[in-house]
Amino acid sequence: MSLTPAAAAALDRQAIELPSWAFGNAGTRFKVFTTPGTPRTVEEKLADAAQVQALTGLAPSVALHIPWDLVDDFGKLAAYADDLGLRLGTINSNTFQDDDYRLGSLTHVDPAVRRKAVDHHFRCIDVMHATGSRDLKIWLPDGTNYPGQGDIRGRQDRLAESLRTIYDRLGPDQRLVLEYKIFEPFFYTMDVPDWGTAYAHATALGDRAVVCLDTGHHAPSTNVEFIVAQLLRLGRLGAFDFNSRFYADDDLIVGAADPFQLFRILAEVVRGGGMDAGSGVQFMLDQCHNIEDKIAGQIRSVLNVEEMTARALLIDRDALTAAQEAGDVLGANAVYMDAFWTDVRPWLADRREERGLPRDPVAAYAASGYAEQIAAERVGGRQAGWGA
Ligand code: LRH
Ligand code: MN
Ligand code: MN
Repeated sequence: MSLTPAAAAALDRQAIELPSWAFGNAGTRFKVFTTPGTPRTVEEKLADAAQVQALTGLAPSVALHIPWDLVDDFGKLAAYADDLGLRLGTINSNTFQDDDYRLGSLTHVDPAVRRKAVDHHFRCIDVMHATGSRDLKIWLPDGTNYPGQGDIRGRQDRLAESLRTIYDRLGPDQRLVLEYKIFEPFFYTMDVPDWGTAYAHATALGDRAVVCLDTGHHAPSTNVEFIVAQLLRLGRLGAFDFNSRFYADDDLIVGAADPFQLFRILAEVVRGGGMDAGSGVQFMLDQCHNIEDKIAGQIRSVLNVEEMTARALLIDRDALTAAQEAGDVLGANAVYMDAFWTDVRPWLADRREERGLPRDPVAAYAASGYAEQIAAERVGGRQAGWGA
């Protein structure tokens, strides 16, 4: 295992943001299974996230979802996070649980509903000022179910206007990160269904508007790494919501369903400068742990991202370029696959040990007694959000 010094430095910088909602109970519309010890408060979610960071050193920040994580004093919450060795990160706005948004939020035909949705984003920006967060992530549940139900063009125009109002309210160091999703909760149109729509709105807004790529938000067989390469090339890849999927937006553990796809995505991140210092690409998880232990699930997830990043950094770029330029099809593919097939796990375990971290963080968590402790202390844990 030999990384170039630059590649090793890139791995040293890796930071993966955890979603607060991964620590709450989650499920499908059929059933939400609860786990003993599930957090009852935002503070308890942070305490659980701190376990992931303490055992891996890979997850120094936590994303919040508003209003799921609403508290009276966000400055105090930020100080609490700091005591735990964490930072509060991306603020995700939530317009998917209010009856007023049945026919849309930022795209609604009624100016009063649009105003309410814009005001919610203003509140999120206030939260960002209190927490020191850089990113406002907007994923909209807006769309239609039936052809003719809404005016596709009019909805885009209203969306552009609402986003402009929100963008203009951001501080000079804050960013608007627009997330797309092909379908769900609506099944005919979504108002931000694809990277092209997100990109068009982001470029219209200005330099501090970027795109979030959630790995579960595409049609089956979409070449996601191509989108990564293109957004990086255009300077608009702002963030990843990592998870994995077999069918649709499954929100399973990243790297579980298709490790090779994760490798291909990270190879394009490396190629496009997304791992360079100050690149502005925020790595985040967006997952649900419906049946498995949530803290161990988050530990497994950040380790999967680190492992595939290390493999992507191993690609011999000089050899690859030489083979590509020589038209050596099989040779180029072999250089690429050699990196993918290299087992970096023993090397990463050694590296953790050198830093005073456990060789096997999942096993260390199981042996720590933390799960038993929170199961005894916490009664009546809350759900991540939907299906209350
Ligand atoms: C939508 C989504 C979006 C939300 C999260 C809970 O499917 O990916 O990022 O904020 O799930
Ligand atoms: Mn997402
Ligand atoms: Mn999703």
